[in-house]
Amino acid sequence: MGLLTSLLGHLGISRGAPVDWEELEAILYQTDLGGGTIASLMTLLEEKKNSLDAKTILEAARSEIKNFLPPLPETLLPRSDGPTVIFLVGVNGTGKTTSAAKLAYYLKNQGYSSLLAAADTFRAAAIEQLSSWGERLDIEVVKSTYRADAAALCHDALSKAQRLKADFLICDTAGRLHTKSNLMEELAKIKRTVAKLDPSAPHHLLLVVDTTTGTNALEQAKEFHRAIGLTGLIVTKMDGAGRGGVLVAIAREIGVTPLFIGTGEEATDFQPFDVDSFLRRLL
Ligand SMILES: Nc1nc2c(ncn2[C@@H]2O[C@H](COP(=O)(O)OP(=O)(O)O)[C@@H](O)[C@H]2O)c(=O)[nH]1
Ligand SMILES: [Mg+2]
Repeated sequence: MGLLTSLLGHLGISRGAPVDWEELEAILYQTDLGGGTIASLMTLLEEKKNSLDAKTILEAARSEIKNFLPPLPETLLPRSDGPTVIFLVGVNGTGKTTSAAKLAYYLKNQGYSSLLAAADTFRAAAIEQLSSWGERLDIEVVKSTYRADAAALCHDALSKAQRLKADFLICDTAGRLHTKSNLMEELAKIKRTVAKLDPSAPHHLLLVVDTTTGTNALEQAKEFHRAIGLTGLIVTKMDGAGRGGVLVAIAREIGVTPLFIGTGEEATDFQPFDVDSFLRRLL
């Protein structure tokens, strides 16, 4: 049962009790949907106050959310004129390195070749972590040394991907706090550097969002979007307690939607985002 369904049950709305609007609003907040969505949802529900039951609330919430999330994920397709370059960005620990490996593996299973770039040079362990994924999944990892210049590494990796005619280049970048402008500037630099080899690159800038961080992810999304312009999200740890309601807030505020979700620690725990299964879980 979805969170909202069970909470509405507690509220007694399903049994035809009078609606306690404040309590209803508090319940909606527990889904991490965000103030904007909740406010328009409340307006919508108040219009229907004479026939309000749990089913009406759920349906209104679903259609409201669907207005902001596309019914089908935008798929990642290879281009005919060179590797498709994907950057994975985000704060520490959200699942960037794991998702880079999972994404390469997903694309491999679709019949596409990828190179992985270990561009998190801030942590020696991150280079090791991606290399070991690469070995396990039989996907080549382009790496440099600890503290090497990440922009130069991505440039070399793209040059190699072009030479090998790889379909995709996936760059795992260092975790950075969205509030640190020098680190955000480094990302912009990596972006400019790969554009020297291919002016259309990077083609996808995906923010890796950990659903267990709740609504803070909205602030992260705004700052990363401002700094480098995001094109999509990868939402991780959907196997955990986080509901992912913040995705709706992100879609509403900056127009960026999820492409994939992570549902565990294995390479196969990764699927294209599906709005209907997301809604079933959320609500
Ligand atoms: N349960 C679960 N754990 C995940 C998922 N994605 C990543 N992790 C774990 O989260 C931790 C941090 O992941 P990592 O890729 O190193 O994060 P990074 O710092 O952003 O590169 C690791 O222990 C991963 O195994 C997921 O979808 N579900
Ligand atoms: Mg990492």
